[in-house]
Amino acid sequence: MLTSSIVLLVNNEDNDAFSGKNDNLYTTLDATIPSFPSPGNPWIEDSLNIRVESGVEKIRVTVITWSLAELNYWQLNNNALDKQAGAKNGEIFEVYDPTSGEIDHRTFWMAADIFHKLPSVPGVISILDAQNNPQPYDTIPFDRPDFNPESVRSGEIHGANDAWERGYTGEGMIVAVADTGVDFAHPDLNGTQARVEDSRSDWSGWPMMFDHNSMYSYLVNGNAYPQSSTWYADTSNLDYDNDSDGVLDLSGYNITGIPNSLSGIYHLGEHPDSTLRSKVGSDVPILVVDEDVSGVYETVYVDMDVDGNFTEEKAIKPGSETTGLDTNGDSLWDISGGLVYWVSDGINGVPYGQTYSIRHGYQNRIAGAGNLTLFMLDSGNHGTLCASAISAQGVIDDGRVIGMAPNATIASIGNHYSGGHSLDAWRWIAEGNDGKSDTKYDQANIGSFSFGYSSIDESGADGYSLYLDWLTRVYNDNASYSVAIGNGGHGFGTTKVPGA
Ligand SMILES: [Ca+2]
Ligand SMILES: [Ca+2]
Ligand SMILES: [Ca+2]
Ligand SMILES: [Ca+2]
Repeated sequence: MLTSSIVLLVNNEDNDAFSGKNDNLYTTLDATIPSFPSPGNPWIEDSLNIRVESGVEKIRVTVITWSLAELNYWQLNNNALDKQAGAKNGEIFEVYDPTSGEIDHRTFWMAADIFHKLPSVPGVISILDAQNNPQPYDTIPFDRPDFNPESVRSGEIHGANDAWERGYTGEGMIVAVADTGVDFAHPDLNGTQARVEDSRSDWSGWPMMFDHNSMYSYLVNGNAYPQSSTWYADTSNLDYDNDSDGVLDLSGYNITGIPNSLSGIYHLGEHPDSTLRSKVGSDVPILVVDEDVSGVYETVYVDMDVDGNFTEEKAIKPGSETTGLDTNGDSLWDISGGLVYWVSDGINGVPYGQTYSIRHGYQNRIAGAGNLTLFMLDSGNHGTLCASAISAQGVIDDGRVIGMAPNATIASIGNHYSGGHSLDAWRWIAEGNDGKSDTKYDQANIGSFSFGYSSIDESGADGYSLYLDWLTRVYNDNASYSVAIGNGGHGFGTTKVPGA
């Protein structure tokens, strides 16, 4: 993806840095010779027309286009750019030009009474209804409590055993599961998290995860937990142990025996998992430490037993990113502390944040070092079930649960049902954290979706199917997407467009 051009560093205090009035932040295109196809007559999702005719004031659209620059220009002139909250806590903003000549999409709120003008914006391919949510999954396998099914061996049914005999166990494959999230602290999944290993990535060493709900809340509103109920934790509260007595001077937490902060500045926050909080009955403190390099915050401790003492807690760091609490002494975690997949470094935005910002017309919000800690959790259990079907390790229950590709690793697209748009999940799978499909080292091989848009059925000629087709056959022909067709697959039916 083109991300060339101006980078503006906007100062912290400017609360109105993104006023939407400042045209010269963006390149406007030479109107006479478009540098991109302009198909005209875009595909428009029916429910949008119905919504507009019903008299609502605002609608939320996702536009697929050849030119984000033209769309951006139109949004500026029609007051249809989402506004961002100003920088705080030492954040900086980075601004990039919107792209042109490449297929991309953008989601935004706009006044319904100018909707009729949108289809004629140069480059527009499709206009989707961003308030049309994917069809829900079903997590209740049986509705008859007295019904006792015969056990089946899923590996045999699906032919996994045959594949294993030929030496295919998922080795080297990264499967991105778009769902409720994945609990990687589950003993059967701990260690199956995919990582970005290549040092060319700005997020090298950390797990490969994406959470567009938390990302949206942070980039647009500047909020993380506890200001918002997302899985980004605000860890910008500072503490010190200036008298070196092993007790933090302000909060009183015990840190005896854990490696010291090399800068002398400890970061504190609260764990964003509501399931964990309800299990232990209170807020759960987290501590972020720069114990290897001064000012580089890569170690996180969770006070799992909420005793105000971090001494006995497991260190979370790249390569070992999970934690949990063993309540019955069998060395297996019974309460999950989730997985950390990044701590802000003061230099880079959140993983995929730059691409997401350019796409949706935001400035990239860069958190100060140690101020933001990103967790991958599960808001229900369905995503963890799906991940288990792929790569469960057979640790608990006498090894009963072994995934069909036990040597594959999992990249979770988490809390998918709470916000964000499927198109962002599709793109992230095809291009990875850096937004580029030709750099394979930071992206998944397979996308797994157990949901879709059942209401869209135009024999593959709808905007969703065509975008998916382009993504998997043109943009990245090594990415394969697997969709549960009967469970609300895109374009419900017994057949599917070739790209899916
Ligand atoms: Ca002290
Ligand atoms: Ca503790
Ligand atoms: Ca246990
Ligand atoms: Ca990439």
